[in-house]
Amino acid sequence: MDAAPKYRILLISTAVAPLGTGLGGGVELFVKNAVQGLQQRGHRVTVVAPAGSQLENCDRLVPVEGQLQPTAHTSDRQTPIVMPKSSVLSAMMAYAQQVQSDYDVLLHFCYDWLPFYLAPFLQIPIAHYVSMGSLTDAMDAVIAQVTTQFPGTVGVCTQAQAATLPHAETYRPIGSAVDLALYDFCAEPGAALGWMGRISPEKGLEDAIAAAQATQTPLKILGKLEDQAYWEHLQKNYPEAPIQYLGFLDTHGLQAAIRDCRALLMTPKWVEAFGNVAIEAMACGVPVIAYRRGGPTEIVRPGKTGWLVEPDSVVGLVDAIAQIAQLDRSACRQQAEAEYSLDALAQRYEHWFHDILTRYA
Ligand code: HBI
Repeated sequence: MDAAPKYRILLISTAVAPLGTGLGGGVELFVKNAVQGLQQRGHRVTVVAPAGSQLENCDRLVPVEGQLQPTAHTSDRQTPIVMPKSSVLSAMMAYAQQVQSDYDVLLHFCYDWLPFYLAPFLQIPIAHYVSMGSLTDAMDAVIAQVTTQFPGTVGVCTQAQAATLPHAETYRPIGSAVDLALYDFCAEPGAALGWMGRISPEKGLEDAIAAAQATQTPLKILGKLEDQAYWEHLQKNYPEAPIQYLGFLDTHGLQAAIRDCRALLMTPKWVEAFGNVAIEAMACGVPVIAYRRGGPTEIVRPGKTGWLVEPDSVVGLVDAIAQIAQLDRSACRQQAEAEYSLDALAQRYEHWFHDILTRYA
């Protein structure tokens, strides 16, 4: 039986930030894990990313100069498509067009108009990994155009995310992963709860703080302080809450801080496309208490690896915190190993590329 084909993949990273700065948010982890998983399975991955990007374990990184894209996650429905002067995104796509004949497939992680619009103009197939739910009418339109003209080439993190986009049933669920070797299982937790994410209104940190205050349970907070005014507002509103802010930590520091938590609280106010922090916690054996909203609803196994709570209900969080003892920390690690390893993710990409190349190459 001939070995499965090895692909030559040109991977175009997000144009919103250089890799390694943390400013790209969850998409940095999506890129890092895709590269590592695919390389480990013998595929040749070349990463094209904004100048200044750092990516360990990456065999080929092509830095590209240019103006970064403004972030889309603070858009509203009518926000128009923006192409800055000398945009890094157009330079990255120009590079892809020049070298495309050396590759089997393009894969991009840009929640931006240009790579979608250029799909019919390219000679090789392009796979689109959409990393957020629906945000603007203009992006919905170009995503709908591509999933109609090139069915099967648009990937998503979860079905819940796909449900926010037009033609919800046409997207390929690719999911996410963590490098399990970097996360140590912790069987005996301490007293604290954890919360991880960008400190920004759409992540709903105020609810986790309110639950910590109501139960007088210490809460460790990790993540990039993105919105200073919002953070100061939280300090003022919850002066007695037993919280500890530990900053934005690298994976080693993050898992060392979160692994002894009794549970991770996830309180998204928006439809979280996936919720990478959930699988980072589970990899350490930390169960997840999450609002029943977006990606976490497809990750948490209620009563086993966590609890799903009525969205925006602090009382619901408090009730779930009272029932943490019923959850199984080993089952959290086992689920991470079964579904969220780098190898499992890389196989999902392989099957996706196989189907795309069978249909469009
Ligand atoms: N905004 N314009 C733009 N492009 C992106 O690729 C992008 C973004 N905002 C946030 C973001 N990517 C990532 O943090 C999420 O995809 C996870």
